[in-house]
Parts: sequence; structure tokens; C-alpha cells
Amino acid sequence: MSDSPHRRFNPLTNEWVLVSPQRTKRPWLGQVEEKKKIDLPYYDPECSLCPGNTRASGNVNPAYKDTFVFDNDFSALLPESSLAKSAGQHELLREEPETGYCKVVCFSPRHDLTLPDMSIEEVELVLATWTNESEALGAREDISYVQVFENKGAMMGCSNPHPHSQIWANSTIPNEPAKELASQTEYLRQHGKPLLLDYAKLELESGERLVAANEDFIAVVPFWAVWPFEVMVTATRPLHRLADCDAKAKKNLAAIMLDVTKCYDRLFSVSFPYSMGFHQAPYDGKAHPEWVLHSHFYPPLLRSATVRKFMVGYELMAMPQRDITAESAAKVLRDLVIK
Ligand code: H2U
Ligand code: ZN
Repeated sequence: MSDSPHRRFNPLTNEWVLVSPQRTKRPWLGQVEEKKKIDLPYYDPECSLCPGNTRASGNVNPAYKDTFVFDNDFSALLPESSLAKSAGQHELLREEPETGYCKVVCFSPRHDLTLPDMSIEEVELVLATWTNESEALGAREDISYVQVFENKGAMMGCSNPHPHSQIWANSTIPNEPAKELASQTEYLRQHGKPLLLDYAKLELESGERLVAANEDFIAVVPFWAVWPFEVMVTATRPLHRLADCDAKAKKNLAAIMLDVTKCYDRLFSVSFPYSMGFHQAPYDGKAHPEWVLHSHFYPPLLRSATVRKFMVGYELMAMPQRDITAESAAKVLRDLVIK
């Protein structure tokens, strides 16, 4: 692998990333900080997500025992929009109504847990909840796309440590999945095979960017990763959405999510912050043979529990840039996966 500056292409988004491996002689400078263990209570009377507590809206959470779903009290999308699709607007000043639904999904009644602290059965239950909610929202006439995501840690703007995720469902397909849809559609047209299945095959053959693998999924630091320890989990067979996973695939997906999040926590001896989300095939009423179910983990940390990567100057003005290569990052993470 070249040690000189180069750029790598992300075939899912059609964007390039600048890689400057010469800037780090070693993949990871090994600055280890004291583990700042924040002892959270099992139940926090002030937490808006704990069982039995009252939320900002005045609604009271039930005494839930496993997962719990509610409509976001501060939804970014609403089922109705008063904005009319106006004709005659200038092409430089376009606006359109956007409608949808926002949900919050609590993983557990336990305030002090995070995904990697949970058992595989508990993670499977979270997957089942995401699946059911996605299918219910996706079945609606007014929905074209369902985004499941988790912001973890204050560094990623997460407002509350209580383990939870969100689901936003839109009437249109948002930017990132729209780019992925175009690329995957074009790749299938040209090659007759889904882009991500071909990519997964390459990664399984080479192994150099692999973090974990099982019969249905691989976790890799993608060739085109932007964030230092970015990981993509992708299916290795034609699964389009969470709902396409049978019991075995669901177990394997839960297992690989635990592999990834546990090795993340070991990396800098800290509860590892990230934004994670699933990219499922759009729910726009069309068949999606091009689409392969996958998730992206975007963690901000670079060298320690406190040294983060900023996407600033050059990244904002020109293109994303990274120092450590995807291969170096993958090796560090792979060595931290418990076999
Ligand atoms: P984060 O995952 O970014 O922390 O967001 C939590 C969501 O929970 C946030 O979108 C919602 C916020 O609107 N929320 C409620 O719906 N009710 C509350 O009482 C607190 C938080
Ligand atoms: Zn709580």
C-alpha cells in the first residue's frame, strides 16, 4: 500500500477522499488516557427516557421491560405540511413540502447500558424493534424512505446517555441514500450484480480491511473511509432491508454489531462515541435488486478518548482527508475484536 498522498473513490457516493499516510509514521500513537468511568445509575429520576418518567411533552413513559418506542416530542418532520408545491417559483429558489414521522427507540429500561453492554438476545430485540418500526412506517403511502440511526455520546450531539436511537421516515429519499441509490442502480445495470456484494467479496478475499465477519455480514473499514475508525457493516448475500433477515441473519447482525461496538470501546478505553445508521432499500414501492442492507459507523475519535478528528477547513472547503490508512485502522480494530 502506497505511503504517499493519494485519493480514493467512494463508489457508493461518487466522492473522493484524500489520504495522506506519510503524515503518520505509525498507525496509532498509542496515547492512552486514564479511563474516565462515568458511573451512571441504573435508573435516573431526571431522565426523560427511563421507565415511568415524564417526558418534555408531559407524556409518561410506561414501565417498559425491553425496548420502548414513542413519537419524538420534537419531531423534525410532521405528517402534514402547510407548504403547497408552488408553481412558478424561480429555479434558484426551490422549496417543496416534506412530510414524515420521527420516533425514538429506547434499547433498554436500564439507564446505564450501551449497546456493547447488552447480550446478543437483547441486541436482537433492538433489531426486531427497528425492523417492525421500519416496516410499519415504510408501508405508509406517504413514506419513501426510513432512516434508523443512533447518536452515541455527547461528542456526537447525543442529548441523553440512556441507550436509544431514532427513526426518521420521509416522503422523499434523503441525500445520502439518494446518492447510494443512484450508484448501486448504475453498478447493477453495468455489471449485473449488486455493488456491495461485489465489494464484500473483494474485502473477504483480501482481508486487509476486515474487522469482523460471519456467515451473513462483514464489518470493514471501507477502502474509502473518511473518519479515522469508520466502519461499514454490510450483508454478504442479497438482503435489502432489516426485514429480509431471517432468524440466523438477525443473530449474525446482532453479533457483528457487538463485535464492532465492543472493539470500539476497547480502542481508547472509553465508551466510544459515534453516529451509526442503517441504509435499507427505499420504501418507495419499487423493487430494489441493486440495494444491499448495510450500516455505517462514523466515530469522531482519532488518537485517544479526547483527541478527535475535526471535519473543518480543507474538508469543508475541498474534500475529506485522512492520515491513517483504512488498512492500518482496520488492523488496530481487528486485533481488538474478541475471537
Ligand atoms: P439524541 O439521540 O440526539 O440524543 O436525541 C434524542 C431525541 O429524543 C431527540 O430527538 C427526543 C429529542 O427530540 N426527546 C423527546 O422526544 N422527548 C423528551 O422528553 C426528550 C427527548
Ligand atoms: Zn434513563
